[in-house]
Amino acid sequence: MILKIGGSVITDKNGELAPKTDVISRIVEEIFNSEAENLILIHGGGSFGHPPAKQYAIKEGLKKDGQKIGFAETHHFMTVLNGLFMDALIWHHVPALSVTPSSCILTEDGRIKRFDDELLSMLMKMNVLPVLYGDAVLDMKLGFTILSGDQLAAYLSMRFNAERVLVGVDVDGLYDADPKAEKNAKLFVHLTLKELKELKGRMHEPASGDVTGGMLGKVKELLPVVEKGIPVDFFNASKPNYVSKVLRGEEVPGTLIEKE
Ligand code: IP8
Repeated sequence: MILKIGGSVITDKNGELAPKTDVISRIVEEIFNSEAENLILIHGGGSFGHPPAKQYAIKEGLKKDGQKIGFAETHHFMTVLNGLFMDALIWHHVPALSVTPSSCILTEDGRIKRFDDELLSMLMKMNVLPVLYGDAVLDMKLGFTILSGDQLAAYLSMRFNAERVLVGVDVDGLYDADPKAEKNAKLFVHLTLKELKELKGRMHEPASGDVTGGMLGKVKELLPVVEKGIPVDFFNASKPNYVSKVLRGEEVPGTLIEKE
């Protein structure tokens, strides 16, 4: 199973380098209590990764020398956020190992090209939780770029034929309008692949500082996963107990996406 926790859940996206340590700690406790096995944990960048990535246009690739410090900074800030997650995991006695994307993944034009999955297989066999995150990575065409946690989640779920992908965000799921802007936005409880494609056509790029496309970016990345027959569950990871419930296979309000 793949669990992706969005950056907006674990950081305050209106600030810079603003972690929500109480939320990180709660989520880790819920992971521990769920006793989930064969799990890969991925987290997003929030106010650690996106501001420097945007400021230095890291996703667009290396065009001038001045961006290099931004590449280094983006990756470094992500290791700091990841460190907070790792601190909480170890503190709660979860055997977990941080797998740094920029050290083991190469992309080509923004898409994962090389990755040695033996590492993650070995960790999971040992029952050690692999933890990855959206990162600034080296790219064979662009020099460097941003690899989103959502692309990682989609890629790894297909590579390991995951049972399902759990996407924890800071709203209840996918809506017919932005629930943060429109009070009457309607939550989709269930979507088929066909309906997801239609919804994608109606969604807009985020106006915010999210360099990886916000909800639309998630939907784009996860379409091939659903196409492959792997169910995707959007749920609200900001709400207490939802993470442990989804990990146990219990129902929580959210959006379940299935092929048919
Ligand atoms: O928050 C992007 O990952 P995401 C991470 O999962 C960076 O889209 C470094 C901006």
